[in-house]
Formats: sequence, C-alpha cells, structure tokens
Amino acid sequence: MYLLVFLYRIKKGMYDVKYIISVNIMKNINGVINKAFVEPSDLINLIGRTVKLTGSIYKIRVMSGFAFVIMRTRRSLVQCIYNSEYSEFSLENLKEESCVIVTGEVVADERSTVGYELQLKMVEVLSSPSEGLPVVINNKCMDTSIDTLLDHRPITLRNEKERAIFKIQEGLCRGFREFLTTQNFTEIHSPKLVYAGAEGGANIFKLDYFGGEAFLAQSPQFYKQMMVGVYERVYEIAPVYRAEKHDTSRHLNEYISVDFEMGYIESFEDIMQMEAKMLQHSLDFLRANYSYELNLLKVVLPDATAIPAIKFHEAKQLIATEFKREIKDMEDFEPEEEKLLYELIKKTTGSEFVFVTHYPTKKRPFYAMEDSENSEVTLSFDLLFRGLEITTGGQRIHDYKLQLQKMKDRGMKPEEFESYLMIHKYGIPPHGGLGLGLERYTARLLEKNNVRYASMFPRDLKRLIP
Ligand code: AMO
Repeated sequence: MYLLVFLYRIKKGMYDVKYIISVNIMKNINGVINKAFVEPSDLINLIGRTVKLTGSIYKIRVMSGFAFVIMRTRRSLVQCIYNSEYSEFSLENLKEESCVIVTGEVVADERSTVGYELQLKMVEVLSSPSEGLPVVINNKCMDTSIDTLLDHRPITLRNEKERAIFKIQEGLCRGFREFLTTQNFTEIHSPKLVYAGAEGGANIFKLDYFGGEAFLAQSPQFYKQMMVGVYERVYEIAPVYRAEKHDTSRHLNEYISVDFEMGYIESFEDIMQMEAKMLQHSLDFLRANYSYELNLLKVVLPDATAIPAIKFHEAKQLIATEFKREIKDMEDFEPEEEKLLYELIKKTTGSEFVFVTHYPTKKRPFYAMEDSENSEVTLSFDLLFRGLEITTGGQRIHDYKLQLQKMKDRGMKPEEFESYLMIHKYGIPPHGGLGLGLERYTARLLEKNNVRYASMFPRDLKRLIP
C-alpha cells in the first residue's frame, strides 16, 4: 500500500527523484571500525584463542619439519610457526614482504621472549613483492653503507631497528607536547614560505613566488615572538630550512625544529629551567611508553634533572687550560671543543648535558638581548648534549627603540621588517625561547654519529630523493 502511494507520488512529481536516489545510495560513516583483527599488543592476553592478525612477512626460517615465520606488525615482530600438521596452506605461498592476514592460535611458549607464539592455520595474501628486495632488510641490524641505507629508505625503514629510531623520535615529541601543554603553551603552525630570513647569513633558500621573491623559513623565530603577544606561551614542532653548503655529520638542509617562546620571563635562565624540565619529562615519557624500542636499541637514557651551566668565555678558557689547546676562535666553539667540554663536564659533574651561556653578541642574531653589564655578550645560551650543540635560545629584545637601533647598527633595513617590528612597537612583554634540532638530539640520544640516521628522508647537498 505504502509503495503504491510512494510510486503514485513520484509519478505526480511530488518528490525530487534525484534526492531520493542519493539518499538511498548514501552510507553513514559513524566512526565504528569492525574489529575483525586483533591488536598485536593484545596477543599476550589471548593465549589459547584463534585470532586474525594483519602484517607483513618479515622473515621465513625453514627448519626441519617446520618454519619460523616472523611477522612485522605495526610496532612489534610476532613469531609465528608454520607446520604442515596444522597449517592449512603451503609455505610456498608465503614470500618475505608479502602483506597478509593470518589466522592462527596463540600458544604459550616459554622459549619465546614474549611468552607466546602464533601457530599458523590459514593465510590470505593481500600483496606480494614482484621481485627480490635490492637490499637485505631483515637482519638484526642493517649491514650497509649510509648511502645504500638512505637510497632505499622506503624499504630500509622497515628494518626493526631502523623504524625504532623514529618511534623514539615520535616519543620525544609526544613527551615535549605533553609537557608544554601542562605548562599552558599553545601549539602554533607558522608559515614556511616567508618574506625574510630570521637568522641572517647566506644559508637561506630563495624561491620564485609568482614572479616575486620569497624564502623558505630558517626558523619560526619572528612568528613565535609575534604569538607571545597573543598567547604568551607558544610552541611549534615543524620543519625549517637551511641552505647550508656544509657536508657534515651534523648539518641537514631541512630539519625539524622544536621551538618554544614564552613571555613575562624574569631572566633568560627561565628558558633554561623550562628546557631542562621539558627534556626530563620527555625522557620519563620515553621510559614509560617506549621500552620496546629502548631495549631494542639498547638506549641508555641520560639524566636532565640538573644541568650544569657555564659562561662561554669561561668554557673556552677551561678547554684551553685542561687540554693545553690554543684558542683559535674566541667567538665560537670548534666541534672538537664541544666534545672536549662534554668529556670535562661528564667527568666532573656526571652530566651529559651542559648549558653554555653568554655567547658573544657578534655571533648572535639581531633579536638577541645583550647583557646590560657587558654588551659584548648576549643573554643567550646553547645546550650541548654528548658533545653536540642541540639547542640555541635566549632572551629577545622587546624594546622598540633598542631593536630598531640594533638593526640599523647591523646595516639592516628596518622598513623591510615592519610586520615583525609591530610587536615591539605595540607592546610585547620581556620574552625568550629556544629552538632544538630534533635530529641532532635523537642522533646523540641513540649514539648515532650522523644526523642523517635520525632523519627519515634526509635532505642534504646531494639528497632530494626519496
Ligand atoms: P639555531 O640556528 O642555532 O637557532 O638553530 C637551533 C638548533 O637547530 C639545530 N640546527 C640544525 N640541525 C640540523 N641541521 C642544521 N643545518 C641545523 N642548524 C641548526 C641545532 C641548533 O642548536 N631561532 C633560533 C633558536 C631560538 O633562539 O629560539 C635558531 O634557529 O640543534
């Protein structure tokens, strides 16, 4: 009856037929995922049960009468056993790096480090590699040159230890975010296409911007300072670009900068205190949530609860005296000096971190606040970790006239920085902040001797692919 009325009304043009059709072919996406597959981390609680698991075949080791089939799941490796007695498929159907859905029974096994293994019953192969891999990825460690490792990144990152590096990096960032959120910082996203460089020097990428000129941001410096006037405390974790022509183990042309900036500081030491707490929080966060990767890479976490601080020129003198070295550059550290300072601080205090403060004004950017007692030095600092600079930070100039004068003294044209100078002109509290190089920190934490190991797809003088 209803159908007849409905059809009659359609005929009479009482409904918009197009609308009826589109309603009928629509489907509701209600956020409910059909949980047909188990979470690999739940397997330990499913002993005795038959489960379905997704993943890739990482390694097949054929033994006499059975085979170990190691599956790579989203975070861990799962040991599966193939045995023609209970496996209802041929082992020949499995290839390393095939993506599969397996069905198997979780059985307790005391010999396994995780206490269980999966006895394979059935397998559904979703995709298979069309040819053999150009590089072996399923050994304990990648045994290749750094170039081979990086050239084949889409697959070499599948190695369990390679991918663990970036889980730990994720953990560091989650720890930073968690800490900064508790300290009432607001996360921001500043532009990477910019009208001027913030850090000076020639290491800036220039672009054609619709016939005009633009640059890739060397840092979020101007924007994080602007946002202090809005939210008082801000942070950003994002890529920055440096057109460095150096081919060294610590320079990348694109790196991830962890920046924060905070207002109403009483001294630049407030920034150092905040950084020490942030580092310790993220180390604790790693310990609590990333033990799998930390154990895999045998990481020894440092202690950041108390970080010694030393003035730059005193550190230079100390290194010269202790190691009987001539001071060649009074305005900066040579990389070797950073390592020697680390050795000295570690031996005398036990700390693997050291803050070096009061860097020479000549070596710091135009926004750095000078020490009122000695204008030759700035209220700034670097943080060195295991012999490498990982952070630069300090207090900024907030007075308009002072900032204008310093720019003029440096031969800059203030009219080109009008939008930045609005913050000084229209009132900004005493403030400061820092930038930490995520790859440098990760590399030193994991005792890697080249930042490229801590960059998923590094960009350097020779590398734009993959
Ligand atoms: P700076 O230029 O010293 O300061 O950079 C801050 C931190 O970024 C890292 N870093 C790099 N990492 C890899 N490759 C590079 N080419 C590279 N250059 C720098 C280092 C360094 O300590 N705006 C200021 C920060 C601030 O004062 O807030 C700045 O960018 O770990």
